Amino acid sequence: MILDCAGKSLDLSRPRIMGILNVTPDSFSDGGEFFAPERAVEQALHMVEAGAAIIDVGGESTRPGAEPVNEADEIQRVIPVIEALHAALAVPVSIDTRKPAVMQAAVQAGAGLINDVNALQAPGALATAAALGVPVCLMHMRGTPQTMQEQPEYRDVVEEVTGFLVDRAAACLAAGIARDRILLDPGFGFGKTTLHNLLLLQQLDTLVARGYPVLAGLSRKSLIGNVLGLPVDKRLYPGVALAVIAVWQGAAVIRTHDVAATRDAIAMCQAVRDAGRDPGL
Ligand code: 7PJ
Repeated sequence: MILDCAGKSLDLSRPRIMGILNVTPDSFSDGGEFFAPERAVEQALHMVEAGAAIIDVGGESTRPGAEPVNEADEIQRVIPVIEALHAALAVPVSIDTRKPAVMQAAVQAGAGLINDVNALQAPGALATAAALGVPVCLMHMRGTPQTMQEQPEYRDVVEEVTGFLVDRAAACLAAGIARDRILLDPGFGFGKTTLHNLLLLQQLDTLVARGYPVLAGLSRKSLIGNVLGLPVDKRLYPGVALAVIAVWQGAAVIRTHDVAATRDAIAMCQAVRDAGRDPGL
């Protein structure tokens, strides 16, 4: 299965890596580092060399408690970077945003995938994404980044997250977005306790079974800190372990800061998964 990302392709016939490029001054793990377009391009080129198949650009931090950014500021942050990346990279660029105006400007600047932590629920987002014609990643979040870690409760977290995502996919289909242009993401860390996150990963195959490619973002997240008591800069090995668990269960895309380490780990995982099925091995 190959996704057409505005002319650049993302081949999902094996698990792929989405490299994270934050252009925010306040992101929790790499805030402020890649703010200038030249630095952003340099970092993105490193990630592509290390094995990233798509680069995700975000201009609004969605870490717990983060303040919202206004539309004009977000556009000003991300557009120069997307233009530079689109020109410099063979791989597609995705835009991590909740705002229709940012989606529009980003796709005009060359972005080939919309990654929305709000699953296109903002007024106008669904119609905008459908009109832009690029693939979309729909993520589950309970509440907003300001409120999401205030005692999230679920009756059955796997069932509720899966149900929400399948409903949002149906809304996309009704709006005219093709079925093969939709990815789903359970949204690790977005309005979930540590137990909720662990259960969602333990049972990720339930979401995979719905037939859409699944994206998982676990890199450096607080669930690692909560289980192991490690600070953000010590979460590489456990983050790679979580990526392997996600791929083992059928995840199609791993969103990570740590591309090189994740690439070999998930390739090995996939080799075991495919053994005896792939005529090449
Ligand atoms: C995710 C995301 C994620 C998708 C962020 C961080 C927080 N988009 N944007 N999935 N997380 N699709 O990078 O830790 O998990 S921002």
